[in-house]
Amino acid sequence: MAKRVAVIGAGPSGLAQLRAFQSAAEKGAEVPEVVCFERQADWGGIWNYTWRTGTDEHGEPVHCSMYRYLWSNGPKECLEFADYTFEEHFGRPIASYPPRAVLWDYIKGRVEKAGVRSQIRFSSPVRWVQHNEDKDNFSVTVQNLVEGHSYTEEFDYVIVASGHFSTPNVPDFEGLATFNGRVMHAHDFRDALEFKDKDLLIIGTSYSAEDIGSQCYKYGARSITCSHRTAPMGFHWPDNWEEVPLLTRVEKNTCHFKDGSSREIDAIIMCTGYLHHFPFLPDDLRLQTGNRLWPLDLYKGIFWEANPKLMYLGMQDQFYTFNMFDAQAWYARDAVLGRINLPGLEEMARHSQVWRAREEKLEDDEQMIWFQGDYVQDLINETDYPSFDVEGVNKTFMEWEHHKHEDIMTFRNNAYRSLMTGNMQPAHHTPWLEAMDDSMESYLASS
Ligand code: FAD
Ligand code: NA7
Repeated sequence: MAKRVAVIGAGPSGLAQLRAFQSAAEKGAEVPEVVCFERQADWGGIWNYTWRTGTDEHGEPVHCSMYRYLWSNGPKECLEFADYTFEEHFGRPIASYPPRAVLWDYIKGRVEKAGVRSQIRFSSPVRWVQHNEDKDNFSVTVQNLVEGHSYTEEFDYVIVASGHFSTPNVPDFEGLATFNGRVMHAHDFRDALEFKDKDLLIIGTSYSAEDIGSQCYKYGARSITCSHRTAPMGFHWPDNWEEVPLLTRVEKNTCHFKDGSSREIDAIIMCTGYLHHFPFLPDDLRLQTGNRLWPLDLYKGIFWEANPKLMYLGMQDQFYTFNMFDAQAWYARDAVLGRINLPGLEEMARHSQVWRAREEKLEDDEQMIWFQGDYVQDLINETDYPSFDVEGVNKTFMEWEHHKHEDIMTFRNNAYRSLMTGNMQPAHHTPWLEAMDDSMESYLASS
């Protein structure tokens, strides 16, 4: 019987896996049957926006952490697919920091061209995965949310591509129960206009804090106070923006901070990150990690060392995104096809420890970017994923960092050269701070 592969999730990582197998089939390889299970009714993962928060129409946790007016937080030139360029999709070069709808369209374009949608079972959350010792395969239990029944099928390989920026990490702070305004996590943030004319407290200092704060500034928040646990972000913020130490206590609308200062606050948004959450995996198959560049127990950042027929995609903290997921998916595919032989458990663990030791010495974003670039290069060296200029991508990331530190409110006005086509991309027609319409039509309009 033909081998069977289950892919869990049809976000950018899971779709990369479908495309990887399809590209091998296109070149004449015999490929296994691939079935992708997706909890949502459509593909694109986090990029598939919904207004819903909390639970969806089936009572499932809403996956989407995206919000209106979200524009790419890094240059699109750094995430471009090597086998499907933005220019191929849009027919011409376009500006470098597209809004969500444009990136969603791009993600969909490649897989529509590949014709893989029929391999996806939508509205089908995976409820449980179990390894069968006797057959050395997996039983995958799935619920069909539309027809309302559950079933179990057997697979030879399971590839977990369920994302890790969807289950919020929500700390508690003394007195929050007395707060007289909205308290929410970034996962539930949808529309910055809700905070127009408000005094806003943001907790956290990473991408969500920086971007949600910037959105709220752009759409008219009265003031933004950003509270850090470890260190302030240190960008050149606008005048109504202040960075303060960690929140210690809340008394009605008064928020107290570690340095003894306090502020009157209307709303609190916790930008405190996400949990790697796999309720469908038993302990012996479940990755347990924080958000970092080199989670342990994954050989090459992909293979569950204790049972490498189980694979994970996209579980790292991410500078690189779409083309890193591709690099992983092509590598995972080649292991399934027998083109790449995996070493034994001890060698896999030793290999992971070498990368982990290097990861632990990284001191700043620039070093982290070069580290992740080396990882991507390491993977693409061994497959037929179209080779691309990883060093050039790293250098574009350096320019991006530089532009952010120059001015956090204007960095998205810059344009970069595509590393895939070599063409310089145009500047956007409107500075980001003035561009209130995040639709694809507006973004693609030439003036
Ligand atoms: P996801 O996109 O999360 O997709 C996972 C899929 O798995 C989902 O469709 C989900 O429904 C499905 N799933 C989950 N559990 C199950 C289950 N049990 N059964 C079946 N299906 C399941 N990256 C960038 O490059 N640029 C950006 O500007 C950017 N902005 C971001 C902004 C936000 C707010 C967030 C949260 C992330 C952002 N990212 C950005 C990073 C983003 O994580 C990646 O771009 C990408 O979406 C990760 O793809 P993924 O497929 O690994 O995960
Ligand atoms: P990240 O990048 O995982 O960052 C989490 C942030 O939350 C980080 O600044 C943490 O501070 C902070 N944090 C976590 N727990 C706490 C507590 N208990 N108190 C205070 N601060 C805390 O998540 P993001 O949501 O910003 O980004 C995730 C993805 O979304 C990213 O890929 C983007 O593309 C969009 P620390 O530095 O650890 O002190």
